[in-house]
Amino acid sequence: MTVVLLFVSCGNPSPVDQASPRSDHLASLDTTGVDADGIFVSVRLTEYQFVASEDTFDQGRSYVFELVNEGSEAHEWAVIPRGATTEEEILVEVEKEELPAGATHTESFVFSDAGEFDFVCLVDDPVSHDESGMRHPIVVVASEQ
Ligand SMILES: [Cu+2]
Repeated sequence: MTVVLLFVSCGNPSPVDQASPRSDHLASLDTTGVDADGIFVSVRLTEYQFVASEDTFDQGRSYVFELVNEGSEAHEWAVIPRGATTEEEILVEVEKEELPAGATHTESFVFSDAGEFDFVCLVDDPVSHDESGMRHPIVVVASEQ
């Protein structure tokens, strides 16, 4: 009887019903905002960590990542498979030139594969941001088809 709370917590004013291609997915219990471009995800970057509004994602769904550099250094945002060791395995990357201190960058992305991934900052000058804490585990759940 408290289920109603799930609906009032959505603060996005845009009409979700218009996102018709994905409307079948909207029955799940997301409280994130949804607009025509995808599900909004906030990712804040500082020295040296990521703070993300979502840690679990759905395969095949559209997400809009708003990357906000709240730190005092330039940072990067890349998504890599857990355990990846080569640049060829990067799924999506926003370079530090687009994320200087104080910058906001919006990046749309669809996870085509399910599995375990990491957000990682690949800046390594003068120290490795990855090894300093800028690695954030996420999970992509297989779609139910
Ligand atoms: Cu960084």
